Amino acid sequence: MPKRPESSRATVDPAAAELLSVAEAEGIPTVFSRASGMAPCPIGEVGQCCKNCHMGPCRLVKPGQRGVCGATLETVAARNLARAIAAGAAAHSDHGLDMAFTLQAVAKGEAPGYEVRDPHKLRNVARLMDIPVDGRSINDLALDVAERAIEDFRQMRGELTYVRRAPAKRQEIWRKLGISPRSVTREIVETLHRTHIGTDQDAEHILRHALRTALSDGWGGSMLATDLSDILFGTPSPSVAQINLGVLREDEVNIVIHGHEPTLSEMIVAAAQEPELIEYARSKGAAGINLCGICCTANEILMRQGVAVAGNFLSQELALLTGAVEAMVVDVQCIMQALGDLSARFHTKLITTSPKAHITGATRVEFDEHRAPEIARQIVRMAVDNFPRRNGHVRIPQITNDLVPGFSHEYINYMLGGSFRGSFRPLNDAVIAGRIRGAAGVVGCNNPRTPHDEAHLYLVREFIKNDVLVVMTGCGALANAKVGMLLGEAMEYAGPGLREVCEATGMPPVLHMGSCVDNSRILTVLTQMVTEGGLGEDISDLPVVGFAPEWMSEKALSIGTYFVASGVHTIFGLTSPVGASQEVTRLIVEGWGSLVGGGLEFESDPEQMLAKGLAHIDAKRAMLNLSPYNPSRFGQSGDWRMAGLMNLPPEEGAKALYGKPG
Ligand code: BF8
Repeated sequence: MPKRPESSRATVDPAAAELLSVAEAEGIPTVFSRASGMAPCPIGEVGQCCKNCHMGPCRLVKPGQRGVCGATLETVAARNLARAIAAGAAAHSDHGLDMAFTLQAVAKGEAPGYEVRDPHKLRNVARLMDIPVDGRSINDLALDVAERAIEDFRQMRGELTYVRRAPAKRQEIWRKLGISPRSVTREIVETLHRTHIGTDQDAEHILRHALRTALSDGWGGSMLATDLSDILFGTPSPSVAQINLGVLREDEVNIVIHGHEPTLSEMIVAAAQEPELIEYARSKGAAGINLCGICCTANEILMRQGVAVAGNFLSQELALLTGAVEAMVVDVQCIMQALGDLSARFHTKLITTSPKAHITGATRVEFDEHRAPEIARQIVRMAVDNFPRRNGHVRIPQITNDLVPGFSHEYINYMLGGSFRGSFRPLNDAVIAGRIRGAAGVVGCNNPRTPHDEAHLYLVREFIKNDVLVVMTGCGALANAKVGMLLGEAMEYAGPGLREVCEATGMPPVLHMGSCVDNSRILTVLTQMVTEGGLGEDISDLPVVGFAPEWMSEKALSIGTYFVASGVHTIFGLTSPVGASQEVTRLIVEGWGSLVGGGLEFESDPEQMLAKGLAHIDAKRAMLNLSPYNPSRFGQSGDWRMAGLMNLPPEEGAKALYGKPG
């Protein structure tokens, strides 16, 4: 990677850098300054600390040292990782469960303002759940789907309904290993039980259950969250939107929606467009109402409504520093507690809406899906009332970029084959021919321990240069959007083969697939690639690899682990939360590699991450007996290039096909 000057170490985003200088000049603490003022705890960082009972906490820092109960470092590190995965799975799945309750209320006619916006997807999901579809009303069907989903969150025995969506071979692997998930509730309860003092003490055994817990998230909580949100709010398809702090408007009422669940934010999107409220804003001296998002709520309303994005995780405080935000409306997850104090320095109203998440000092307007339009209007009105209270200099960095989000797996299917011939065939053929070397999922957070956005940008640029198609979600997708990499024009950075495919199909080389729960869309894409044929029988056969280069959250660990358990080798950046234990490191890399076909690696050097990812893709190509990747083979379209399939150099291939050179 190119070396950066010292002054830009915190971020590579110029809008963020501009406001960070303001924070520094005015002595306002931010996540960046707090991170540089506090080194990570060297014991907890690498999994050496056990605080699961009150005989400790125990610090296992000497070779062979044991905890007060006799626990070894292996047990402690494995337990800590399993608990983090369970917490991440809980966060995604509780979100998914709320979507099921909303759909249930809609179906019963108890949630005014909401409706089933994608009846086609409702029917598809019902069929996946073996629910009879023919001749039934939308609400009748929606009620059955919602109740089946609720049952899936809590069932104690059996298997999650969506296990059957995985390739048959993968299902067999899970059943053989005893890790086919029952329900997210059952697996998380068991994780917490197993990791209680004096229960499961075998690191390999604890970690095997961690795989099962993560699977209950990926193929359960998250997948249901995605499907039910699509049913309620529409399945995403591409649109053009804007991103970065320049989307805030000096002359309008700015409302920033931050968090994760789309239920309230969708209603605020609708309320902010009501003529009566726009007129009310004008009566207060504003030119209008401007809505934008941060983090995964942003991704939700961006994917479906094309609402602008102010930034990703590390930009949340910076948005307030503009002095232009009338209200920041938050629900759950990734909301920094620092926003409370920070908002008090400005006129900004920090509004908490989830009954699960109170923030000291914030204004609470509790969300209730039975009164959603009324609550959304109340919030917009509060923001408008706050506009005349702007009390200082507004400093909005004039930096934005365009992006095209909205690549649901349904849309990818359509994009590759149209309404009547929708299929993954063109994608599989391109991988088989070697035009596309493989695919990388680059997802996850920002973390102030590594320069904001830098590793996301580096990996994505390098992968497409090497003819690797990239799919993205979460804050990583937003990082790339900020520099224009989520546009068709990004194909100028693509290698010759990938570029040919993008030109032929109209598909950009980097696809934004949504929020963090939407990583489940990637599982569906991988399954469809297997089902389409020609690339093996299981997800673990595909030339694909996963990355979370700037991860920080427990949700990221759950996502990484369910990709691994689904057969995708996955590489995280920064340091390993089990790095102190060689044995646990071996268990999650080689151990899980041979058990489920993918390992979970931690690699702090982005150049090494890239090299390992490409090597993994090439090894999978070789195992499938595909021609080795050759960047000079493509670059001009034409049938004679099919000669590549015969493993002949282009000139000889053209001769073989046409009896003359190409
Ligand atoms: O769920 S990528 S910082 S915002 S945890 Fe959080 Fe990480 Fe962003 Fe979305 Ni996902």
